[in-house]
Order: sequence, then structure tokens, then C-alpha cells
Amino acid sequence: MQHRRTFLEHVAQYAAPEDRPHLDCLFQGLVRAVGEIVYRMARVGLLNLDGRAGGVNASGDDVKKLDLIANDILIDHVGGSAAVAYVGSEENEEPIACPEGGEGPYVFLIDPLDGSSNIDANVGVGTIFSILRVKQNAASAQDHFLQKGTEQVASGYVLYGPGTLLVYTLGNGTNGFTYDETTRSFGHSHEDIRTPDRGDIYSINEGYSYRWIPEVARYVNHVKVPRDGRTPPSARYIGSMVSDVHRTLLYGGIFLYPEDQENERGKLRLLYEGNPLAFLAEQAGGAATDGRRRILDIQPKELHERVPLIIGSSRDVAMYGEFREGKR
Ligand code: P6P
Repeated sequence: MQHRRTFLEHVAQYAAPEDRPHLDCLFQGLVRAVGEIVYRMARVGLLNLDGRAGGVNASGDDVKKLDLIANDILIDHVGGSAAVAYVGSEENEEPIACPEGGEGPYVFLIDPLDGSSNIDANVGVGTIFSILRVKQNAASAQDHFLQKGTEQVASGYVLYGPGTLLVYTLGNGTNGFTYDETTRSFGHSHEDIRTPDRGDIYSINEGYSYRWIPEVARYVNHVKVPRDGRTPPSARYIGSMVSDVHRTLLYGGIFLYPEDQENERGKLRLLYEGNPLAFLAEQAGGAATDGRRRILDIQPKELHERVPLIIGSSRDVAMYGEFREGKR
């Protein structure tokens, strides 16, 4: 197999000089953590790691055994990297102070295992992460995290599927890497991902159509009808966002988790789902909004706040915005 630049070599080459030493340590910890998660993910049924751990997380999701295991592994390896002052996780109500708490230059946000309800069905699930610099004169631990998505130093996801992929950005493009268990490293496999400016796949949970707001219903009814001689659209909804968004970034189209008549801010979380994915999408030439506002421009008010997420091809996201604003 040809030698490919590794993820850590890519970071070393493209990270800003002022970020180099600490970002190297942080991402070395992430690669070690992913190796431990991959080992367990591939043997869920053999290690009795399937099923629930009991309880619900900040998002109200049933907590699976692997949610907690992945969360602990990531906090140990990344939180212990001396680069991170605090970790904010979907699995923890409050920020976690790291061993050198207060000294690391970053705070690290994670959805440790997004889509974990699909693990028992062997469907691809993902780790989503976002990195911010600590705030000078932060009023509290949580205050470090309350920064717009435009302030992210880096973001990415790990997709545990047929292959284990790591897709990330430092703000200079979106690149993907494929894990090689024999070397326990990621080889560069998706150079400079570019999302087509429009696509033929729409991704939304149509089981909720009974509670959609009218603007969402009008948009979905519109995209279902083949137009302009284009390929008729396909509906694809895996129910595991990292898988759905990864497909959208590569193939084009749109993923929607909008607000509805029962959830005025939708289900997804701004800081460790919306922002990291929006950063990746924009760096790949795509777009991400809450239907009206650019996701990365939204000022967070609290660690676990929700946000509607419309993400994918720039022209498709823009068209949704016209419907959401009542212009179509
Ligand atoms: P629904 C998983 O819990 C998740 O956060 C995303 O991975 C996924 O896209 C979404 O929820 C699925 O939610 O309400 O359609 O089942």
C-alpha cells in the first residue's frame, strides 16, 4: 500500500505555528482514543457492550453503554493531553476540568458517540468534536464554551462505519483520513473535500411530517418533484447524523433537522453538533444555517442549547432559506 501522509503529519504541516505544539498533543490523544473506541465498536456483541447503560443524557437520549465508554476514553486521552483546560460533552451536564485544568490553551467539545441508538443495528455512528481557545477572563468554566462557531480553531468527526474515517478542518479546507488498525494511524484518503453546489438527495425524518411547520412542508413537497430535467431526487435518512452529513458533504444534497411544532429549536445541539459540522461544510464549499442564520454566526447562550440544522449544498441550503422565510 502506498505511503499516505498521516492525519498527524497533515496537522503538523497545516496548523498555525502558534497552535502547533498543543494541537499536536491534542490530536495525538484523539487518535489514541479513536483506536480504543474502534476496537470496542468492532466487538460490541462479543464484549457485551450493546444495549443501554440506563439514564438519559443532556439531549434526552437513552444512554448506551458505548456512549459512556467513548466519553470516558475521549476525556482521558484528549482531556489528559495538557492542551485542554475543559471538556464539554453531551454526556455531562457541566464542563469537566482537565488534569492541568486552566493551563491548556483550548476547550474541547464532544458528542462522543452520535447516533448511538443505531449501534445495536451495526449502523455507522460518529464522534463529533470542536476546539475553541480558552477565553481570557472567563466568568465561569461554561463561559469558555460560549463562543460563536467562527471562533473554532478546528472541528471534525470520526465516522465508525465499514471504514473508520476522520474528517476535519483547521479552517483551510476539509480533509478526510482513513484509519489503519495495523499502524493505528489515519492515512490521507479524501483530499480537499468539495461539496457540489446542489444535489439530488434530501435527508429529513419524514415520520415527523405531522408536526412540521408549513414552511418545511412546502419545501419538502417542492424538492420531491423532479424539475429542470434533473435527476429525480432520492430520500436518504440513516438516522445517524454523522453518516447522513458525511454522505451529503461528498455527494451533495441537503440534511435537515428543523424546528417543528413540538420543538421550537429542533433536537440537535449548537456547540458540539451544529458548529463543528457547519465549519466542515463551509470549508468544503457547502453551507449550514438554522433556516435563517448562518450557524457559525449564532452566539451561544448555554452549553447544551439546541439549534435547527440545515446543512449541505450551498444552493440547496439557500433554497430552503427562501421557503423558511416565506419567499416561496
Ligand atoms: P430522529 C441521534 O440521536 C441524532 O442526534 C442524530 O445522529 C440523528 O440524525 C438524529 O438524532 C435522529 O433523530 O428524531 O430523526 O430519530
